Amino acid sequence: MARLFLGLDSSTQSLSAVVIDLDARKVTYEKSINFDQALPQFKTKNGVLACRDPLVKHSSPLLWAAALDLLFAQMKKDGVALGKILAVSGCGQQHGSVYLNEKAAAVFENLDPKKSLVENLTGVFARKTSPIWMDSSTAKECAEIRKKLGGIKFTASRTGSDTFERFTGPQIRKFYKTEPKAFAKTAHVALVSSFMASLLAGKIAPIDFGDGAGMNLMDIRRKNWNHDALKATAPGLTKKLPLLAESGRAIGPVSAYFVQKFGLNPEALATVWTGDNPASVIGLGLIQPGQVAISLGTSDTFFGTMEKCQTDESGEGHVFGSPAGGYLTLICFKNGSLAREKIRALYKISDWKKFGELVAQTPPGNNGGVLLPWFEAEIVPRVNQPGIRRFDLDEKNAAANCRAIFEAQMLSMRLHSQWMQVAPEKILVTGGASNDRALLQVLADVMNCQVLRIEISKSAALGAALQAAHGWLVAADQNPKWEKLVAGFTAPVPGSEIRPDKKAAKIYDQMLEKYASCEYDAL
Ligand code: XUL
Repeated sequence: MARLFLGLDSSTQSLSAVVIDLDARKVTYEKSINFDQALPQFKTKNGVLACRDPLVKHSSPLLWAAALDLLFAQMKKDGVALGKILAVSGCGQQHGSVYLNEKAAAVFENLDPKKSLVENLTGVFARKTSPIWMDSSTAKECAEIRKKLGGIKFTASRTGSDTFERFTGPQIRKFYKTEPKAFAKTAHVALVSSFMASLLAGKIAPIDFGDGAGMNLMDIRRKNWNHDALKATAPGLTKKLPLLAESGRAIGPVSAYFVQKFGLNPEALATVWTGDNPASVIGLGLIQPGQVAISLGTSDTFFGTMEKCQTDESGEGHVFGSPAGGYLTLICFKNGSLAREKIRALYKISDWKKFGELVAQTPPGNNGGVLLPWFEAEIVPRVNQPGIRRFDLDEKNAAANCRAIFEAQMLSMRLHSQWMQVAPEKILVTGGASNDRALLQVLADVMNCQVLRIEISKSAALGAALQAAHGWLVAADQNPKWEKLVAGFTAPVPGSEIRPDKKAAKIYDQMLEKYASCEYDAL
């Protein structure tokens, strides 16, 4: 009998599912529910609730629960063999937090299949909305926690990262300071990942070492809660946080809610979820230390795996636990695909194909034109006052502006990843924009490195499905090896290889200095 596993990815704009057949080494099903389109009653735009303060970005935990109901209903309708799934795992947009009251644990244990998840969960929140990773409203709290922990270097070496506005610790502190009564009513703080895992498991789920490291609360080397960080964040936090655990570890059988309502196998294991980036590491097959990937998604991320924990003393990069053991380093740029979309809209470019053609029409280096792409407050480098800036670039030239935004994004990645000291032989690329060869050529030239595309657009959900398989094999004492497990699922697309052009690479070596000085000027 085929061994089937389900991976879910609760990301910023959608909830996705991937089902794998482990024996056939095949993805047998993929589906996404787009939040704005499928659940308009929650009134999100790109998965985010409207707010007058441009620095505040929240979403609704009920929206994510509603999407889970919809996705399971869709899978049932599509004839997915839910009764044969052996384990479910998942991943979530990182850093986002859910605040649950003292009723939550009992409600999770007794989810009523006659009601929707939204109806079941209406009374369990101590805070209606969830701050998500796009939020940059906690600069003050970041400074307070960083100071108590002894500065950037110490904060990074203890928790894996300097304090960041979107990280959960500073967000918790802001909630505690601004809404002390609601904070007092919070019995459990969950991440997006652990909240969703709790629904599947029917009990409060642990937080894993991958997503836990995105909180400024976990000791990155010991992989337990760091009590100094907890104390610096908010009083009584120790009691409100769940256990930390390895991602993919079995929590128990799935909640009867999903069995009775959608026909999920009653013996299927619910497992610990992780963050979307740690899951992508698995989905892209980055098992060996020194491997590097770039994801061109809502956020652009640059990540690689490493065996030993090495943190960024300058405080720009992050270290998270990797679901495959060891660590993963990551740099996150908020102005990713949404910034590219803004340029596309600004110049009324019909589609991405046309965008790529315009990029291809312009020369590497863009005749010296540079555009700083900060439509939104940026994470790396830290930009609190958004705004795009042009240097030696004609605002009226659509093609030059298309090239300029992507060149800037790639130059910024190269500049700000230097601390990792990795010289990869090849870079794997995934995410929406990775389908365009003109863009990939820019990437290969800027990084002066061979680039390979991974076809699976849902690399995070695939990683989650593989994590479910790993967790199930561990629970069955079968001592799985990650390399063997991912083999066959994650091969680069044949013929997708792009080599750097030597001349263009030289141009970008020089342009890096100009880009760095433009950034410096602007900041
Ligand atoms: C990573 C980060 C983003 C979110 C997006 O630190 O903030 O990549 O995980 O889903």
